[in-house]
Amino acid sequence: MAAPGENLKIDGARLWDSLMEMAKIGPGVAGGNNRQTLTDADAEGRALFKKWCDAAGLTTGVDRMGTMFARREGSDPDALPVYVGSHLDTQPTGGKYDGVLGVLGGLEIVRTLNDLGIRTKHPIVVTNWTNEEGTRFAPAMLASGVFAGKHDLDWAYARVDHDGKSFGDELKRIGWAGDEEVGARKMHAFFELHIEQGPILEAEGKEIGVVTHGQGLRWIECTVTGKESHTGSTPMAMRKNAGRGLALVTELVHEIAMKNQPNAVGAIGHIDVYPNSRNIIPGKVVFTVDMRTHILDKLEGMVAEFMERAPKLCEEIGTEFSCEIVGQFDPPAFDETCVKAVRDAAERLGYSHMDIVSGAGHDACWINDVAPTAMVMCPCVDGLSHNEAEEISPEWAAAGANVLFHAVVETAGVVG
Ligand code: HGY
Ligand code: MN
Ligand code: MN
Repeated sequence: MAAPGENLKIDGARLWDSLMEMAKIGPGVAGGNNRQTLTDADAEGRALFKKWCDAAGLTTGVDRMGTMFARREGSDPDALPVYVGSHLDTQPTGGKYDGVLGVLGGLEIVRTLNDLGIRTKHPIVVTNWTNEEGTRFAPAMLASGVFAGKHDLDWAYARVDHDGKSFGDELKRIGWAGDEEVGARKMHAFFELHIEQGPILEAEGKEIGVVTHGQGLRWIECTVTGKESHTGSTPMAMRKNAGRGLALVTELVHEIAMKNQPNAVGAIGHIDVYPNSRNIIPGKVVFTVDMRTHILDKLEGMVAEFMERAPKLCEEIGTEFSCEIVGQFDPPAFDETCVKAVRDAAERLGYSHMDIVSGAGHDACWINDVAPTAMVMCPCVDGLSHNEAEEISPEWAAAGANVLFHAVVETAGVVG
């Protein structure tokens, strides 16, 4: 397919301004963002994105998971669109670029095509996936998972947050429950631009990551049950301390990840202690284990070892252990044609680049199961993400968006 001229570039300053404008919505406390899914801040961010899409002449549709699809017509209305996007929701202590760069990078492609008066054969659809982060409503990539047929809509609607509010109720409350059937849209291809969220590209001095694969993930929600009792007057031998169970399991997760090096990770990020009183021995601890690697049988082996050893550790200290898998996807291998379009674009534009495996999960990991999919990555400072100090440079943002622009337009076909 015809590739856009080598000199065709997006407007980096306009992209950066849009990123900074969006970052004002749902500010964190340390310069980042707290724009969690289905909060009022999320609704505000959606409204701003919709305003920008309207101004760019796009037609926006919303599906029943609240995912936003902003369409730019192509010369062939029957041709399946090329989708490009990511997510606008953030972690509670999130950065300004995780997800947002991919959505606004997609919008920048459309703005540039409008400026240049370029028509593509296939329509282009800029996408904001609902609840990529999975921090308020587990699992991560919830809407793209329903879109790809991994979860059913009712199950997704019934997911509850820490305060017992359901996904479905919150989506309706913010007024973003659309009417489109989830997954009814068919795609010619899907591209996602994302910051790396790790240290490799910066350490290697590369401007672009050509993502060939992603890590698989297992989220195991565990409950350790002991017995609440007085921290002062209960003899040590009589204690059933669920907090110790958490400590032993935390070390077990670390040990399993370390014995499976290289290319394996494990940690516990979410922890609820009950009753969480300074002078009561924890009677119950609920926490989520996050295990990942891009090698499927290694991932399955890590989980199997965990499931075998964790209950025993807790029983030995007089507590009970139970768990359920609340999120999972196997390691994705992205579409070779789309990956080549990304690699060729980086080459054509003269950006230093390398193939890379995505450490983080992304909506692209699910969409890869229903459409040819690839990702573009740019570095982030010190590899830091899921931290308000997350930072990238305007040059990195522009480089990523330029590669995305060329890959998307080449795949959509230029007709003049
Ligand atoms: O968990 C992840 O990898 C993604 O940031 N939601
Ligand atoms: Mn993300
Ligand atoms: Mn994230």
